[in-house]
Amino acid sequence: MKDKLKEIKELAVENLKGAENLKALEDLRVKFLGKKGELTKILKGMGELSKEERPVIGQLANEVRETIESKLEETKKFLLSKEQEIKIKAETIDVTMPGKSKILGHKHPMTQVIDNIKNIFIGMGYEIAEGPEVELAHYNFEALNIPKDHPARDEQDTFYINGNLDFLLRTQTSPVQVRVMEKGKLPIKIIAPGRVYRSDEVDATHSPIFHQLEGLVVDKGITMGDLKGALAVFAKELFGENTKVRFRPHHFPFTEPSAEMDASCFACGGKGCRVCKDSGWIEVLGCGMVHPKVLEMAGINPDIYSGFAFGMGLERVTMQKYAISDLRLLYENDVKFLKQF
Ligand code: 2NM
Repeated sequence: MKDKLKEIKELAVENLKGAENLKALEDLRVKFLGKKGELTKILKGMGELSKEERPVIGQLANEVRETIESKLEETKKFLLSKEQEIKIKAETIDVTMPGKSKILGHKHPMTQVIDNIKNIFIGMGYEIAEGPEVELAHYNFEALNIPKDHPARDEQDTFYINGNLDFLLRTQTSPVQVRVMEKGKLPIKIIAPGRVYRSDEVDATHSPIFHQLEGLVVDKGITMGDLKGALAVFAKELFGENTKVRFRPHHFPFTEPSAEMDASCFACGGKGCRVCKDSGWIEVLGCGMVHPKVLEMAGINPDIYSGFAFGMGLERVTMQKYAISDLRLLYENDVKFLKQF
């Protein structure tokens, strides 16, 4: 029996050396110390031993069990630390690896220009006015002194609603200004930025949907000098401190007199370049003194009050500012294109 115990001890120690993982270790524990294990089998046979032999064998059996248990524990610790090591290695972060940089978006060039222009006028004390895009023909045409036979009314240029000539998609933002005048709160100092619609074919300079920003100032004693002063300041803030402006006579039904304003080219300073097509000037906006009939129709007495107004196409200003040659690029939302601005 002594020999048998010794044999079990040696076999157990030998087997434990070869245990490669915790599962194998557990199998060995069951094999040697389990209920049906090798050692248990021996101890079950103790009853047949003599009184003298029993304590000796008992003590030896205990020693064997303790040895196997401590070897099991030792191996378990070793295997656990080995597993831990493998796990840590797999989880190691290489702090020298380059990071994944976040791509930061930015405002669309149109939005940049619109915000820029709005802020210039806000800085000059203007308030922002808004109005409906689906308008009454009255506000879009009649109230602006655009007569019934005016080419701008042509069905080919205007989107009418369901073929009804009384309702339309606004062709300019002026109806917003008429609505403000009609409210009768004076003085008025507003800008009306927004989307407008005209039935144009899409090409490099036309789109059926585009954006305008118009302005209106009405008070006692407003003159063409106020118009020129305000718009000269605007041009300097938009294109730079050295910008000059010039006014060319023009015609609009809703203003009298009317003019178009050019700014000296911000790219070449007036010498002539690609941006200004060698003229030294860029066309910026239309303007004029609000027609007395327009004031009167809106309920403002033109003998007491006068006003100036102006309007600009925001796509055009954006294209000039960023030297974009095709309007369609502003709507296609190609990120590679937009990234440049
Ligand atoms: C322009 C040019 C000139 C304009 C006129 C008015 C109103 F409502 F007061 F009559 N609003 N906007 C105006 C004047 C617009 O755009 C080229």
